[in-house]
Amino acid sequence: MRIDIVTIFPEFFGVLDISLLGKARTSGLLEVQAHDLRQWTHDRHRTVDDTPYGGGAGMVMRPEPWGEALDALAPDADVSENGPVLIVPTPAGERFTQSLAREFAAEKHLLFACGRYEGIDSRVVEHAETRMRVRQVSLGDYVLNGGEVAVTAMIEAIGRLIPGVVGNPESLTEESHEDGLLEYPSYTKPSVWRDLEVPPVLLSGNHAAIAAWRREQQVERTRRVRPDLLPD
Ligand code: 6GU
Repeated sequence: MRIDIVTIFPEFFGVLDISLLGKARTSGLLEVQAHDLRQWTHDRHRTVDDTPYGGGAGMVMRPEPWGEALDALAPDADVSENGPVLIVPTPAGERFTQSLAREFAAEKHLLFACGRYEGIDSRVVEHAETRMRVRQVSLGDYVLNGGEVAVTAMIEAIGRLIPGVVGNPESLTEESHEDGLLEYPSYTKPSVWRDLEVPPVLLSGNHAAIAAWRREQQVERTRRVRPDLLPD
């Protein structure tokens, strides 16, 4: 998969060089490039933002550099299923979920547009929608200063679903949210630590009993912490 990120902080994405995703990049499963939006400005001050029409607080990102960036990075743009998907992180977007991560993991080319300030001039998305698939996506109901942290989280969630990135594919399905429930508690050696015992069923060798106990723990935890995930 190829991932392009447009941002005014390309150095921010150095974190993607490390750990599992770093390995995926070295092995060629994942090709990630962060691009400085300012390379598509033409004035001496490399201006990317301006005051909002209609007034109000903050600054809005001007459309021209974004238009040039998207032209350059998605010359093959196509509203059908073949071209890249433009993902715009915004607290005003649809919610990013495990199922959306799975959908994006099946794509060949993702293009992330990181806004700062009060966002990007709305015509950028309006125009992009005429030539490619566009998704405005939010991590959750809170506000970040810009899209960079959100995009890092999304790339980690998407990247680990690309076949070959996570060594043991079973560790993908045994996670919170993969089956609509939170995950069960895990334990390792020693069996007693600071007077706390590992639940005896896990030492029983009875695989059916272990599976039933884990499922019960998942349902109980989900009911307690995230009842919104359970069917009514
Ligand atoms: Cl995707 N962007 C920003 N700026 N804030 C957020 C967000 C995204 N998701 C939650 N808060």
